Amino acid sequence: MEKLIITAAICGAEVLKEHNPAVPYTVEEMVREAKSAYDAGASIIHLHVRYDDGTPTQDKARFNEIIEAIKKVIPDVIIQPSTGGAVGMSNDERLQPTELLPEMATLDCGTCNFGGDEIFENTENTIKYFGDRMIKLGIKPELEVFDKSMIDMALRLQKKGYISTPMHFDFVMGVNGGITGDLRDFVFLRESIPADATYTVAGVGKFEFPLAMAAIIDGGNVRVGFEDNVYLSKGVLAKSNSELVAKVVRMAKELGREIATPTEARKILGLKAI
Ligand code: KMH
Ligand code: ZN
Repeated sequence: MEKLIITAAICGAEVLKEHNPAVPYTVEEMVREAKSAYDAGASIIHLHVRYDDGTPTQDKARFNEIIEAIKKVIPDVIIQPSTGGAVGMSNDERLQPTELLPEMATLDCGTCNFGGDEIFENTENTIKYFGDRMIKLGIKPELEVFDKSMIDMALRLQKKGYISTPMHFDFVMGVNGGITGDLRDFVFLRESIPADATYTVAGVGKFEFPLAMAAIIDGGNVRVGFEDNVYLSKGVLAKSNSELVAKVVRMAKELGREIATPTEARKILGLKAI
């Protein structure tokens, strides 16, 4: 079995300090959270950025400032900017961080409800537009799927040349509007991707650690972090993203799965060595 790649989704676009005071907004806070998650065992940082007041932004300059600051302290970490941004942003607004030529970026593969009146919109043409951009710029997409139909869309668009292979998926499970975080649904998604594809699983809220356990056993990879869940255990807020990563490392250790370094993660994902 390959080593386990742990992604830390340290900030997201929706979670606030009101949910957990350790949610990072400022450059210094972002660096603190990225560095401690890396020290705990994360090889990928899935990155959203905020202005100092917590407002989510896809501004290229803000991304650049935060990526540069993170790279200064952990130069080998894989930084994976979000192109999902926040609900309601335009396509070109969302795509700004791709201009910085990151190794990876997310590519959201369908539209879904996001609770209340929120709709996270990704039409077929949007996915084609984003996929095409990433192929042209040599950016490896992490294919964010919130439901099984999004895997089917990704497979269709791969055949049409909008997505490169081998494909790498992120099963985001438990969003209010997407697939549940039940084990049955995890198996359904896992069995729906090509044999040469890799995947990570991001369980939202209470699903984070049960799904992490399933992926560790199955040979998949794991994403944790404040974007998806702010609790270390029921009713106990995590003091930092690093506590969430450290819990996955402990689980992996118990099950005999080794943790991938960024260099090893690059090899597993087919990224260029740095
Ligand atoms: N914030 C969500 C609307 C991604 O990073 O690509 C979208 C999201 C997915 O977080
Ligand atoms: Zn995200």
